[in-house]
Amino acid sequence: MNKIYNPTPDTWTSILERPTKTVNDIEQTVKEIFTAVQKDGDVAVAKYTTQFDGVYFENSEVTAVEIETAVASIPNDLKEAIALAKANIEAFHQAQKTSRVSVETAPGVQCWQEKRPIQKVGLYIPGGTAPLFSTVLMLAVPAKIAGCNEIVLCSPPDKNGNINPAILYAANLCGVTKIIKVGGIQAIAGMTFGTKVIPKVYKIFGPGNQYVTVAKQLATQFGVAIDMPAGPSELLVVADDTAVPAFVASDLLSQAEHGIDSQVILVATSKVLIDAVEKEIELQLEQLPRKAIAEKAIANSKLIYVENDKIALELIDEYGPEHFIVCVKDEDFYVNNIGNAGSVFIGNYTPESAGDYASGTNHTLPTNGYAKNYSGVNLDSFMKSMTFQKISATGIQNIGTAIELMAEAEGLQAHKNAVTLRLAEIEQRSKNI
Ligand code: HSO
Ligand code: ZN
Repeated sequence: MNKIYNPTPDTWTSILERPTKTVNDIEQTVKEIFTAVQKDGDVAVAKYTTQFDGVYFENSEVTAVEIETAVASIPNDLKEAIALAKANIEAFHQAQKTSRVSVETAPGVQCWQEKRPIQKVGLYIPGGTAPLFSTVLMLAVPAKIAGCNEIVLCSPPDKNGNINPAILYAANLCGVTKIIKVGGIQAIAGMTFGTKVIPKVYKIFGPGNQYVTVAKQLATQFGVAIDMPAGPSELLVVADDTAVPAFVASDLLSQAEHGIDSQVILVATSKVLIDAVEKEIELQLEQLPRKAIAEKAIANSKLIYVENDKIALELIDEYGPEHFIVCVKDEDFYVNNIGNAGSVFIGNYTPESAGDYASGTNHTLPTNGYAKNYSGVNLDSFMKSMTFQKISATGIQNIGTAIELMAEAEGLQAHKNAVTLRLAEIEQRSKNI
């Protein structure tokens, strides 16, 4: 662990640097697979699934029997846990619904804004060493509340041709409309172009490895929206002497166990706490089944001492963490003033795991400093705003002259005419009465 004391602001950028990734060689592969899937559809998808996942499917859609088997295999206590998490995620996202905004901007000029669901969405759920079925809840629950009518889920098959049963269980529970056993670049390409098996969608959500991330970016060139550019998980904890070292260490390790490239940072205004957390990390790490992974992430982690809360806040804001835990005496100072963070966890009894699973907030959050300009996934991510207007005769009389003058000044005569004709007709009608 790197301990850093009182770093000067000119060193912050390099201290807080995320691990850089080279995407050049990946891009070529992604483009090739996109071209093949666009041209050959399911045949190309099947070819890449065989190549990368080692299984061949005639039809990669998950069947009702597979879902039934998965549902039967989930123990009851886990089903209950998932039900509790789902209820909280539903409650929090349901509350994000907004009502229509309607304003009569001038007499007779009624304007309003309403949200409508994105009709077709695609959810990508990675496989790998820890299949995160909780992400299914985080994406499918708000999609359902938003009213998306096609919710497609793609996840890579294991070497026996199966998707993790908990992923299937959660997908089925949350009302996913189609589940397909396809992963990686070919899944993103499939949802971008559409094949006989994989529906084309309007927006793709969900985390993934570097290949999936680059593929999602390429999808945007074909008119598909994406939730956000994803990167390795991050956690920054700010703590002082009021924090419990064992709790802080457990939080840092919880993110470190995600992957060797996870980023965990402790910023503290107490040197004693830094030393105590360091000891705790060493102790707790020994007991972790995923020690090998967590150890590597922890090796790159940073324990930073700064003199006061003001400096700490500036440094944190510069970093823009995905997850931000505040365990300090003056928590209000951070809570009220933090400008850049994906999701904030406050106090000794608010572990990040709570937000990862069951408190109700969404765990699909901006990494890599994108907390400066992106929101985490929320109900609005599955909707778009539409505006409406209805103008009466009085209304067009009220704003018509302004439109005519502006159209004239822009040299757009047809625009002007669209108003002039109407004003003339209204004038004529009033004479005839
Ligand atoms: N911390 C991860 C989400 C997750 N954790 C899922 C456990 N399961 C990214 O926010
Ligand atoms: Zn996590």
